[in-house]
Amino acid sequence: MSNRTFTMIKPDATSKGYTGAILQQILEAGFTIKAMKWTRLTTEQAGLFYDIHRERPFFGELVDFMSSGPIVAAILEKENAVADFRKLIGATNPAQAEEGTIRKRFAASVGENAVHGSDSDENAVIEGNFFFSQLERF
Ligand code: FUP
Repeated sequence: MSNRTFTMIKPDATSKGYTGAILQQILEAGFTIKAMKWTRLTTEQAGLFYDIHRERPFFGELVDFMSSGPIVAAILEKENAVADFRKLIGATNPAQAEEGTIRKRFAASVGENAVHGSDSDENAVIEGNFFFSQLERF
């Protein structure tokens, strides 16, 4: 079990001014920040990040949305990070997310769902490496 996960605050949430509140909820839940950047993905980069969904019907919309504005990318640390962070953000569809979760509080729809959280230790490493060099982790 790894103690790190990877997250993005997505363009819907950054554009609505939710960045600070979401970071506060993440920190209050006990996660510490090991790497963080404010950036914007090109459509090509968003496509590479979500390559696993390339054949899904929502892929085009997902890529357009994820490249539509700035995001915050971060590597987070906590015991049981991947599972605990998925619990903190709630279900992919905010309508099904538990009360008090980040997606329940800040997300509007399954497509524009405010935050990303890695779904496995293996993907946490792959996704963190997508955004950060070793020199950018502390
Ligand atoms: P999650 O792991 O909770 O981020 O969800 P998935 O990996 O299943 O989906 C990745 C992203 O694809 C979601 F954040 C939003 C988008 N998506 C849709 O737009 N429609 C869907 O039906 C499912 C996912």
